[in-house]
Amino acid sequence: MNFTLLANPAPTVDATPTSADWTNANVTCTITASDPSGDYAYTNYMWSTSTTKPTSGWTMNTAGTFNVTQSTQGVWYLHMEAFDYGGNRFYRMRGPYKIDKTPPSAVFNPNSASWRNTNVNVVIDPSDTGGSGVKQWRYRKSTDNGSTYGEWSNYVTGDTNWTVVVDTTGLNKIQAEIQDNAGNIGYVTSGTYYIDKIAPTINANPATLESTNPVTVAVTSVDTGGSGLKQTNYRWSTTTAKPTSGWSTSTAGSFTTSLTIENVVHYLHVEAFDNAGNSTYRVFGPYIYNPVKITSVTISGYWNHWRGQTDLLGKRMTNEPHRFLSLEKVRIEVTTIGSPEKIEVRFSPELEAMMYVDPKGNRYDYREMVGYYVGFPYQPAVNENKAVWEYILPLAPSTKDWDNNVLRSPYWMKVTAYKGSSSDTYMVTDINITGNVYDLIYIQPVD
Ligand SMILES: [Ca+2]
Ligand SMILES: [Ca+2]
Ligand SMILES: [Ca+2]
Ligand SMILES: [Ca+2]
Repeated sequence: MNFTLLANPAPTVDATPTSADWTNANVTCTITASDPSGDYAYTNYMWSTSTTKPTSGWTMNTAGTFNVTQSTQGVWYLHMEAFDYGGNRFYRMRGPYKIDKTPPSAVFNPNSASWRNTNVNVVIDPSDTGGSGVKQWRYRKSTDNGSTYGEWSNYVTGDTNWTVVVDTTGLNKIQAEIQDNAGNIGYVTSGTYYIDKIAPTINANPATLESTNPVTVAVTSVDTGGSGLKQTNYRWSTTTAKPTSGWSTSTAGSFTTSLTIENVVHYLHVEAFDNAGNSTYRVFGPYIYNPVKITSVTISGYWNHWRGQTDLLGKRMTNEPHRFLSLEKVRIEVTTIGSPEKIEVRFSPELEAMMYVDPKGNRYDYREMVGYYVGFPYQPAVNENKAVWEYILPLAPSTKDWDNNVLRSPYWMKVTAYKGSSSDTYMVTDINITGNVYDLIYIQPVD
């Protein structure tokens, strides 16, 4: 008889799936073992991050089919070795199985910014741990400190930096959404970028004023845009040119400032600053504090001979309301504000002279012609900001002859109103004299 020595074949073993690309889930493999000769005994298996066959740490399972699960992040290899009862063995390794359970992230550079009025360029740098790497990412912006966001940007591919310009007035934030290659999604939100591009507004009340009392102006500065009012600088000056120094500072939004200098036109310069570097400059006025002021002076003659009319000789007269005859009575009316304590009237010396000597040496005394002397400076009575005085002009050299030839410079009248240490002056500088009232009486035909 011949005996055939039948070899006992070795078992076999394998895993399904044989590998797994990056995933953020647990990996479960079904291990199936068998033996062609029917004497399968058991399988040793072991997860390892190395492709080298382990020398220890195996797990034994006697089932022909069983599941093994890996839940830990890493790149894994599944080592399997099947045994039969004949002592035969079969080793196989499958893998890699790639597990990444860590969401990606990003950093913002800079991560925040204090109040400013300029744009902020923020570099967003995505990153990933866990092995799979950044697949893509996008961002969106908020101007209300993260309460609401705008639309997401397009995706940036891979682990690529991107610069985002933050340019809007408000409390800006950036949020990034980063995806890795294992399906993890990370969200990162920046700190706050404080941007205020809106300059403060300034108002002054009153914006202009002429007053007999010291002028008090209420200034109000208001800031919008978030950074808030830092300070308001202000200064009175006599011109509209912006002063370069000498400013006062108020940190209150509203304050008052007063002009107490008398009789000089002033302007109020105001410049307001917010905490982001914005500023607004305005100039208000004119303002003037006139404790007393002459608002009008009139001097009119009773003869009113030069009023543009045609005289009885058919001659067209010029219209000169301040041209008078010597010995003509004139009416002077002064109107003021501020209730002056005293008003003084002066004339050119020729019109104040109480004695006139003509070219022939004849002397004419004012009192002999008019009945009294007038002393200068003359102080008419003031009643409720009004003074009226009638004055008979003395004999004086003519400044114009009857043919309108100029003989000498016009005479003047000066009116001054006084109140305390303050005063105001008004000049009439075009007073002309031609002849006297008797000339007209003699030359005018009487029919
Ligand atoms: Ca076998
Ligand atoms: Ca990851
Ligand atoms: Ca990166
Ligand atoms: Ca502002």
